Amino acid sequence: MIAFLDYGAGNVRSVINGIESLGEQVKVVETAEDILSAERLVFPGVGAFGSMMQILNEKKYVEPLKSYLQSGRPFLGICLGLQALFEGSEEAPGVKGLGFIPGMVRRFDINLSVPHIGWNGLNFKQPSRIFTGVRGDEKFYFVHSYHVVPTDDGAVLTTTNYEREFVSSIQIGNIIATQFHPEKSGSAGLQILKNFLDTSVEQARPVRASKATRLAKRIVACLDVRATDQGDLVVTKGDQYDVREKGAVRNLGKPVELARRYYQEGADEITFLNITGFRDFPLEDMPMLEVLRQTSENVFVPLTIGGGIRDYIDKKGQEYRALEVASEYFRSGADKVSIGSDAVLIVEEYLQTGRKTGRSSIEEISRVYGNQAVVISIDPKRVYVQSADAVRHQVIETAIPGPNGERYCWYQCTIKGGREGRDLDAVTLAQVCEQLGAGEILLNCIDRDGTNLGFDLELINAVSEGVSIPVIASSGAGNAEHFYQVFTGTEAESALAAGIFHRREVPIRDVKNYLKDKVEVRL
Ligand code: 1PR
Repeated sequence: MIAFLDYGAGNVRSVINGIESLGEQVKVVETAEDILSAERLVFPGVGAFGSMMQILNEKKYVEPLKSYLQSGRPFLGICLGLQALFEGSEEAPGVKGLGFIPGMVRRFDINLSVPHIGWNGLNFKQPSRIFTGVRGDEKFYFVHSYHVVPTDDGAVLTTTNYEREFVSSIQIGNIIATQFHPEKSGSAGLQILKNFLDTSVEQARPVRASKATRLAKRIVACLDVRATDQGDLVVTKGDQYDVREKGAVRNLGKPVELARRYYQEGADEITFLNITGFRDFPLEDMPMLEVLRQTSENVFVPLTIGGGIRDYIDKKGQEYRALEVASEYFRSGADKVSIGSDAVLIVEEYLQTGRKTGRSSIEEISRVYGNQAVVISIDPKRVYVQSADAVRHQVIETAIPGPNGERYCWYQCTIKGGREGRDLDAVTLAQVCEQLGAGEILLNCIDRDGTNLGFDLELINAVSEGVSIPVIASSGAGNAEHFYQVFTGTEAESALAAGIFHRREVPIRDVKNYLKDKVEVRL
C-alpha cells in the first residue's frame, strides 16, 4: 500500500493511475497519522507553492511530513512535491517550505518561453535505483516556471538544460523527488515509478551521448469530440470547421480508443476538444468527463481538454463558475484545460475597460491550478485588407495575396466553433491572455483546418513573436514535411494535427522518424 498525499489542487489522478497500472494500491492520506504511519509516501504537488503550503499547514501535515522525511523511509515528490522540500520559493515570498533541503526555489530568468513545458532529457549526476532500465537519451515531461536551487550539490541526482542547467531531480537516501512528471512521461516514466516502488532494484547511471539536454518539439494528436445526431459521442473532423458530410456528423472513431492508439504510437500529448461545449454545458454533458477518466487510466502523456469552460446558469437558475468546470475536468484526468470562446469575450471586456477583474476564467483557473494549466484555443480566420493601417488590428504583410491581390491581412478571432467572427485579432487576443495568466496558446486556423495544405506559418509567426508563452501550431498538416516547416520556420514549440492521424494517412511514428535527425523530438 502506498500512502498518497493529495491536497486537492489538481490532477493527481494520473499518478494514482500510474501506480495502480503497476499493480500497487494507493491509500490517500486523510489524517496526519496516515503520514506518520506510512511505509512509502508519494507526494505529487500541483498548483502554486503558496497555496500548497497553506493547505499543508491548515491540515497540520507539515510536522508529520518533516518527521516522515527525517525517518528516511521511501518518499517520492513530484514537481511541487520536490519544491516543497526546500526552504521557500520566489513564487510565494515569506512562505516557508518544509526546509528538508537547504536552498530555494527560483523562477526561470531566461530568454526562452516560461513555463518550461515539454519533454526534455536528464544529465545523470549520481547512480540511482530509479534509473534501472532507463535509456540515457530518454526524455521526460516537464511543466514548471520555477526550479530548485540547492545550497550545495550533494543531493543533486540529475540536471536538465533549458538555456541554463537546472536541477531536475534530487535524492538523499530513500528520499527522491523529480521536477519532471514520471506519470506523464510514457513508458520511461512508468519505469521510474516502478523502480521507486521496488526498493530492491539495483542502482544504475545511464549514459547520455550529447552534452546538453534539449527540449523536444512536441507532436500533439487532437480529437474533436461531439455527439452524433443519434447521440453517440464520437471523434469527428471538420473541413474548415464544417464537421458534417452529406448532412451527418463525420464519425472517425471512439475517443478513448483513438487516444490510446495515439499514446501507443508516440504522441507527446493528447488534446480533446469538446466542440459543442459552447452550447452543451459540460457539467450537464457528463460523457466527456467519462472519456477523460477512462483515457487517463492508461494514457500516460499530458491530456488537455477544451470546450465549454465558462460561467453558466442552468435552467433551474443554478450558477456555475468556469473554475468549477475546469476543476471537474482536472479531477477526471486532465492536466490542462483550454479556453476558446470565453477567452475572446474576456479580452473584449478587458480592452474596453482596461481593467483585470480577477474573476475571469483565465485568471481564476490559473490562480488555483497554475498558468501552465491554462491553454487558450484560438480559432482565427484571415481577413484581407488593402494596407497595413486599413484597420486598427494587428495586420501582417502576407506572401499569400488575397482574392483581389491584397498583400495585407489580419486574423479575426471567432467564437462558438468559428460560427461568429468578432472585432478582435488573434495576436492581441494572445497577448492579453498571457497578461491574464494563460500559460500556452493553441493556435488553430480556420482557413487551413482539414485542408492538408500545411500550417499557416505567417499566422504562427505573428502570434509567437507577440507572446513569450509556448505556442502549439494547429490546422492544415498534410504530411511529415509540414511539421519540419513549422518547427524550422516558426518558434512554435509543438504542432498539432488531427485528420492525417485519424485517417491513418501519416502515422505519428512516421512524422517523428522524418524529423529525428532534423529537429529535436522524443523517440
Ligand atoms: O469555445 O471554449 O467552448 O471551446 C470549443 C473548442 O472546440 C475550441 O477550442 C474550438 O477550437 C473547438 N471547435 C469548435 N468547433 C470546432 C469545429 O471543428 N467545428 N474544432 C472546433 C476545432 C480545430 C483543431 C483541429 C485542427 C487540426 N478544431 O482542433 O483539430 O485544425 O486539424 P487538421 O490537422 O485536420 O487540419 P469553447
